[in-house]
Amino acid sequence: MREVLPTAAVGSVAGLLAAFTSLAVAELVAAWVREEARPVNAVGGAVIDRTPAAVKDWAIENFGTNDKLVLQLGILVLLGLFAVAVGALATRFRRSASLAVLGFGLFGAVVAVGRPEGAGADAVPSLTGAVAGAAVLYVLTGPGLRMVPGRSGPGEREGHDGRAERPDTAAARTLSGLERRRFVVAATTVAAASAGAGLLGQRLNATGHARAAASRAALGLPAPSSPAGAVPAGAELAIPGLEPLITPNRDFYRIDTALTVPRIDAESWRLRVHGLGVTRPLELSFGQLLDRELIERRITLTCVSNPVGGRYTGNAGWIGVRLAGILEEAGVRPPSRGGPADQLIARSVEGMTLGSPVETLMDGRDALLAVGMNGEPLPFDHGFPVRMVVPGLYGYVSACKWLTELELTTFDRYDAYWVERGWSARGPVKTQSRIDTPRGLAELSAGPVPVAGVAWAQHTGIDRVEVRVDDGPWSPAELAEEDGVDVWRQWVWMWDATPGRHTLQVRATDRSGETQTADRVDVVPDGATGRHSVVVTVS
Ligand SMILES: Nc1nc2c(c(=O)[nH]1)N[C@H]1C(S)=C(S)[C@@H](COP(=O)(O)O)O[C@H]1N2
Ligand SMILES: [Mo]
Repeated sequence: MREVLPTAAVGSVAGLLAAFTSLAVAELVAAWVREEARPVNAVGGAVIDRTPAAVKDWAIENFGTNDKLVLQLGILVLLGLFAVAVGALATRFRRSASLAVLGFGLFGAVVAVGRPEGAGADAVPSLTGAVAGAAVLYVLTGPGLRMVPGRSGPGEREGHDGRAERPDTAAARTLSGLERRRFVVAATTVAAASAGAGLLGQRLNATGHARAAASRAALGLPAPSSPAGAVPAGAELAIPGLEPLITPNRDFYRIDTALTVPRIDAESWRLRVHGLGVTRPLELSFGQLLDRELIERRITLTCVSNPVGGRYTGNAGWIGVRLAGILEEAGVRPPSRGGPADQLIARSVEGMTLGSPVETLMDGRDALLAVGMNGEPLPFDHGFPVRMVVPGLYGYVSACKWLTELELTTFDRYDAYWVERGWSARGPVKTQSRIDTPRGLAELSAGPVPVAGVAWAQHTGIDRVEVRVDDGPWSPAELAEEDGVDVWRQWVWMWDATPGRHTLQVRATDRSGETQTADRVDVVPDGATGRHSVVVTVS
């Protein structure tokens, strides 16, 4: 092993250790505050909040549900680079570098407090982490370790900082064997202590998760008094490659801004209903919510960010309480019956806001405060313990997960989260169809080939699906039985495939008589239009 180490390298190691200590201490402290107050979470969340719709759309398209992981890794890499730079700086400007670490902490603290639902306490993890990190950097690059050039022996007091040192001699300076050993001992001690603090923090954070998981596991959902019933015969076509009529929970798409999935237990959950036109404000516990009549309905949920042919749409059986009933209990009247509020803001535990038209929620459709998904309590990813599901509205204007508050207001007065970011305030689902099989670029043999997929027009219903090959005529596909107007509908068309390269295209017509347009429109601001097509080769 080398007997000497250049100070710049030692400084960089000290910088990285300072960053590691900061994050580890913050992790530990966040166990007493809340997970969202962890610096990487807070900064990541703030980045998400400030990302323009187009960039978010791009991120979802390229990274899918891994977009948040990519973001967090990006933040860590950036932090690592800064840490190396600050550490190298510390070998010469020790105090300024330590102050820079404090500055980072202050930045993290301000960001954490400024997040939706942010409170003063959210500053504490970042600040304590930064103090610990700054101390580590200051000590590791201190005179005891002979980092400051021009001093003669260990333990000697530092007279002044090393600013007088010329850059060339500083770069050339290396640590002696004794200095190196001292640094290695100090660095190893810091690394071990920080790892311990970080692991303890993770354990403590995990205890909260375990409590929520136990709460979910212990939850026995009462049987709905109005069950969804069996899927009608013929509603599910047995065609390989066609997505199942009911999406299993583990395959259900997930779209949200939460860097850590909120894990609250049902026992401490509360729902508050208040606002404009509310004559009887409500505050319900989970048990009180379950005292209302429970119904079960199959409803297809679609994300506004779903591109033509995309897979951000899924169908599940939801168990829940009618939202309209809760609103009526609170004295809410829809605008058509003289109510003053035309918008309902649903707020989640982590501060998300989604705005839905009150008129739509109370027009008789099965708008639900859902507690169950496909026969089990809501999975954490999908909003445990309570979320909204509204047939016919895109998720971003209706399907609030981890719901905790319903506030009545008007569209004039309040813009919900996505609306502030360029999306439309109103988000009725656009009629769409998708080819599931054959897949794009499939290689097929000539002869009969089933072309099959799904079409959806929630709360309107699908009337007709047509397929065409290349620029040929539109041929009607065979529709599966309808499982209610709120559920997507499967279809199949038997194609007598001929050799060559062919484009298959689909279009649906809904029960209002509207046929899908060929005009391609991007997902921003209110959902994509255009027709899905796949190119296949037949030999
Ligand atoms: N709390 C919260 N609820 C949310 C969101 C969110 O970011 N946070 N995203 C919405 C969007 S855009 C969609 S499409 C649906 C997706 O629900 P899923 O993840 O269960 O499929 O949740 C909605 N509810
Ligand atoms: Mo969405």
